[in-house]
Amino acid sequence: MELQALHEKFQSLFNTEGIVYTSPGRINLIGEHTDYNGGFVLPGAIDKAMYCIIKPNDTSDKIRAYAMDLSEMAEFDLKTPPVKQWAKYIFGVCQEMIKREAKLHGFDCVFAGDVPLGAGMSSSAALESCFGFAINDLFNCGFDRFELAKIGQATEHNYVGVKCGIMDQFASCFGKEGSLIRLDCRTLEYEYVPFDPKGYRLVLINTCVAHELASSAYNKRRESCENAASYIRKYHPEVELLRDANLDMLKEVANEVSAEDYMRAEFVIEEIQRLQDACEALKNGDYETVGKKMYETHIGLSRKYEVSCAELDFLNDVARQCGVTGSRVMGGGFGGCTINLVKDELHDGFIKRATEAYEQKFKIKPKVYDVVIKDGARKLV
Ligand code: GAF
Repeated sequence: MELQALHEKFQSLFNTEGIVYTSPGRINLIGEHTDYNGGFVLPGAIDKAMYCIIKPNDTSDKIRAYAMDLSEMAEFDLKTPPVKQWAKYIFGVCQEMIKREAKLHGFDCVFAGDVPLGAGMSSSAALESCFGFAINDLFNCGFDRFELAKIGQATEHNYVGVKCGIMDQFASCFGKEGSLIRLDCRTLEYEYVPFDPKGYRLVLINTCVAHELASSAYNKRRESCENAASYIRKYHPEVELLRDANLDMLKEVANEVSAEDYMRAEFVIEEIQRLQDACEALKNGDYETVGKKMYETHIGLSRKYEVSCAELDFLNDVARQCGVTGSRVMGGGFGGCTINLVKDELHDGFIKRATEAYEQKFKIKPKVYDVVIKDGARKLV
């Protein structure tokens, strides 16, 4: 990311210097759609991030924000929701802070990033965390990283309309170079898991498709899970979320829950267990088992949770044919990336074959990113 250009733009628009903050996108090794079910996830922040340069202006509530990647300016105040979609993220973060009694004033900012949009690498959480971190620092609001992650999540819920879990914002705020984060999404207890799989590489292949209605389909998945949990709760009052349930409990309500909700819940319960198994395998350096679990996750996401698509399934098949250790759709689904655990010696051949075959079949050039695990949100000096 070229920070000089960001500085120059800020200077030319506002005739002054600002402070730079950054917050990254994320990968998730395993544990998908488990966060809003109170389960576990295993994400890591990556070397693709959002950057903003920002400075208070001398107004009580006027915001001037310039999105460099879109060459668009939005001017709004702290009371009136902006029209531009991207500006709603900034407005939402401010509102969520004000709700929590922060005293904010007007500011000017320019932002840009290199987290691919709609690729399942959580560009929106990177944006929320970047602004959350910057505004918190600028106006001495005193929020800690936990609260900043929750502010980002609440922005999605209340100003974007996606009822997401906490994984993306947490990874963005808590990322640590070289480590994944094993996060209990109910208690927000977390543990850094050093990740340096000798002899293997982690690589993302971006299908470069983002099937529409992803946010409404996402919210629908969440509803299905809550629905299934509410049936189980009738017989097992201790079950608040699917994280508290097991497959036997689910079977007990098989005749009451719709077939669709049943499948969704089954996936989630199995996925939470898969994550535990994968963590155990990681501890022992057993990447073959980790990879096996990743393939199982893909099958579940594709057949039971139904958030995959032809493009992702195709890349998953090619990975299997090439002998890749593990491969699956990553993030919310409906397009975006597959995450692949590949032996060093297979890496180049796999990438060549996958990109050529994908392009031939879908007439789209996929993008490839070797994953580098980096630090979370911070001020740049
Ligand atoms: C999206 C959401 F934002 C996360 O909270 C999570 O649910 C993920 O999809 C699926 O695991 O990235």
